[in-house]
Amino acid sequence: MKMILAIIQNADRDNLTSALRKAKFGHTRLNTTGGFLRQGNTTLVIGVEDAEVETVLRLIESTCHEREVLHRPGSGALHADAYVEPVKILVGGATVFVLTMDQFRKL
Ligand code: 2BA
Repeated sequence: MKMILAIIQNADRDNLTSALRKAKFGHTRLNTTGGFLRQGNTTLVIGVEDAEVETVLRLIESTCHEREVLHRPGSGALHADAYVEPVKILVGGATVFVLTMDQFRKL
């Protein structure tokens, strides 16, 4: 079995979780925060059989999209008074980790 950890944008969350539900893939949704932008995103934990990995990856690919967001470098307490030109950052579609699981048990 594999555990898929998918970090996605909040804007894509409902489309992906609907697709997973429709295809009967159990999943858990975590509210997370990206370390670079420090903005909310979503991490999905999805436990699947090895043979199902590609199907889930295709669902992620078809529902999670790239978006440009404006980021002000160095924004934070240290630079609160300084004006810094925002830069465009390309975020997504999805950052995905596929991990081999030793065991999957419901106790
Ligand atoms: P954030 O860390 O907030 O990063 C958001 C976007 O900022 C990234 O999009 C990337 O385009 C850009 N970015 C990140 N670090 C950067 C840097 N040092 N310099 C310039 N630009 C940078 P994505 O690559 O699509 O990542 C989206 C989210 O996925 C990330 O949000 C983070 O939550 C997660 N992520 C990405 N790579 C990861 C990794 N290696 N390990 C764990 N989580 C990761």
